[in-house]
Amino acid sequence: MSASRILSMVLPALIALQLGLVHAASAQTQTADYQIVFDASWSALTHPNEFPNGPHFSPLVGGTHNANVVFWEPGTLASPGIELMSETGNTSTFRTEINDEISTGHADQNFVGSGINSPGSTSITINVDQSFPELTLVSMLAPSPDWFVGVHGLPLFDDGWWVPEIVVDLFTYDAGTDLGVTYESANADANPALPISLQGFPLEIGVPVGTFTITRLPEPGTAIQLLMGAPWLMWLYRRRSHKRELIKASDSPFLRLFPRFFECAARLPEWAPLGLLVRMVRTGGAEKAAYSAYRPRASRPDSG
Ligand SMILES: [Ca+2]
Repeated sequence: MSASRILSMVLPALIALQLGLVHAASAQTQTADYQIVFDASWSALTHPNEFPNGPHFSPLVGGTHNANVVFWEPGTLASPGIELMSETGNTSTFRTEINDEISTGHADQNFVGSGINSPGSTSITINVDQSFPELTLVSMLAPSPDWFVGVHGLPLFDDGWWVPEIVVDLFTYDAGTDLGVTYESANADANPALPISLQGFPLEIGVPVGTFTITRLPEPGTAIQLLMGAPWLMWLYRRRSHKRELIKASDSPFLRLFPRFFECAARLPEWAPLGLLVRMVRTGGAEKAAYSAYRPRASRPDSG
């Protein structure tokens, strides 16, 4: 049996194995690394009303946790940690609140990033565990009385899968703990406090002040798999330009034995080494599927 013949039989199996490995890695790793990029767009152009001097955001602060804890939510009263963060940018009390939930088994870790001038950008990388798949992350918009942006309970592991990427538009919330109505109002403690709500004027409801782009980073194993895949990708590339010819299904005992195995290649005929043609044929009154495979002419040394 020629080398190319063997290759044409083995290659689809390698591809299927490769896809299977990537699939398994995506679905089953207990933890995943995520990069969170905070792009602040808030400026006099996006929000011209009374735009202040020295626009910036306080250090990102947050944690990963399960569904048993909610650190903040519109319509509820701000915790002391959210109050301090939203009024001063100080992250210490909020971190203590997250640490308390780590102690009770509701949260996994807390993290602090950088503050930035706006417009501007910063990022942090976090490690997320399947058992604590939700992300809560906040930052104070400054100067402001008690206005902040962020996410709460955002699932990064959902329905058995790690989320590959999410882009979240960030709108400004009022923590409800200070009654100031302009960016640079003097402190005016709200007593009693009001529920957390979207902040209107001088901001505009519906106009984001930035985005979080949350992207899963590749596992180290993915690079090894891609490296393993490089030889057959080169093989495919070399043969893309050759004409394809029809070979009979009976040319490949492997194909006869495992016809369904090759259906993955059939769905990706542009780059698969074996294109698969499935057609219904009638033999002796019974209808059944007939499988035929295409492969590059150049891979058959015995072709004239
Ligand atoms: Ca307020």
